[in-house]
Amino acid sequence: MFDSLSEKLQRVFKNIRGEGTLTAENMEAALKEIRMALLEADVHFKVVKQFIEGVRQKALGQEVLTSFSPAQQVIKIVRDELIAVLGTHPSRLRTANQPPTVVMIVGLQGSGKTTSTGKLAKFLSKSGHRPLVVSVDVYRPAARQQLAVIARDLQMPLYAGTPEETKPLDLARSARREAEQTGRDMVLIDTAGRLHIDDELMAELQELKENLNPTEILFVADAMTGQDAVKSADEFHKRLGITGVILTKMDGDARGGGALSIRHVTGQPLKFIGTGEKFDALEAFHPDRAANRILGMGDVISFIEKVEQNIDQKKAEEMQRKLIDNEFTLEDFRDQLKQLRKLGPLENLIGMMPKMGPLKELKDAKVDEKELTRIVAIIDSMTPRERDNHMLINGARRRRIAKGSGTTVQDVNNLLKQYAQARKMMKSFTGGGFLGKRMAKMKLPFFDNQN
Ligand SMILES: Nc1nc2c(ncn2[C@@H]2O[C@H](COP(=O)(O)OP(=O)(O)O)[C@@H](O)[C@H]2O)c(=O)[nH]1
Ligand SMILES: [Mg+2]
Repeated sequence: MFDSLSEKLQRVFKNIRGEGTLTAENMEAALKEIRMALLEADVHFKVVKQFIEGVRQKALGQEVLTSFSPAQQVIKIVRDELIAVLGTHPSRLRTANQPPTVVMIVGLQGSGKTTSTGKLAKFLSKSGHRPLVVSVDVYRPAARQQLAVIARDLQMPLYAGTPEETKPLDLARSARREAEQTGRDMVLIDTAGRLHIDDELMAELQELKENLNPTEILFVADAMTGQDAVKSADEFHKRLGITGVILTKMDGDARGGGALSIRHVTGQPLKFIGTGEKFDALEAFHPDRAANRILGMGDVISFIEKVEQNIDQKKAEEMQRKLIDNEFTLEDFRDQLKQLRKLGPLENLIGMMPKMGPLKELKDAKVDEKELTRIVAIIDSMTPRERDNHMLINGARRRRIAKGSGTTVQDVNNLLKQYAQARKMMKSFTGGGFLGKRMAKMKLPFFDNQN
């Protein structure tokens, strides 16, 4: 799933990682490569156009988090844009106010309708529903037999019909009645498919829709057919009106163009994906998970997510300004340490960070959590005025602070020395301002760098 697209995008990011800063030029070069990757993945050209425009605007605009390196910024923007294209929220199956909920499963022949009907019944019964399935493919007895076998294997109730019921609508109506009588809350209707869209099929589906008032009409499309799947979804939607898409055979589709285009082109959400021939191979579609899968950089992504959750953007910007203006006080220093700790054990955090640029030095860095606690305790024992101006801290005060924090004068001296050093370094450091850069430059005492 998404493998080839994922590979290509990762190559783009790798190139950006080599760049120190993000300029208009290297951004344009990256955009060109991302565009190529999407087109090669068979993504609809309109979607590609909008995608690239979205990334460009965000990259050049204000929405850049200072907490990230250039490569991380681009990855974040691309991820946000992917989620926007795939659908911001996962789309759940709707249910009728008055059960049973009628779900029509439609699509071309061979797309996976019958298999998906069985999978969906199983999926729904696992989440507490009591579905009944019925096949209304009156032209091919084998097709109805296929659903009967699936239902038997899955132990799902099936409405089999009577010899008199030769019309799709008759079968569907009886199935609904049976559901009402047996306390089934959903009826899944597996409809007939054709090799191509024709008027006869559309008329039949239209008749079912008008008489059954289905809550969902799910269009089943074969992901491996790429843009053809998108085209037929679009046509079904224009002629019948669909409410969502099930994209099957995602396990065999390395490109992902269908998944990335279908929502944008049809305006209808991708609700489920089929990921194999087995009956448990159906997943509710989650745009964010799919985006992460496409980007394929679990570690970088979870780092970005953690930072997004925990770092207050305004505060980070203020901190950066202070650093540049050399107003970074011991109080700020302590705040930064506390912010860092909110992200979890520092060692995990460092493990998640890409080892590049200034962070190269952090390779194999060991974090001394005790040391960190000690530093915070020392700063806590200072008066606010002292935190504001470390020059006020004389020998007597150093002894008091050591006593107050349960440390030694030596510890206090070390901290003050390191802080003064860090400030000096800060002075020579302008531009860029993300956390890691700061940490590397500051040579914080708890990074016992072994290299
Ligand atoms: N690998 C894979 N095969 C699938 C998937 N969904 C359906 N199929 C296969 O696609 C073929 C056609 O499926 P079927 O349900 O009969 O299609 P229908 O004509 O639309 O009812 C069958 O061989 C299924 O096993 C899927 O998600 N992954
Ligand atoms: Mg079928």
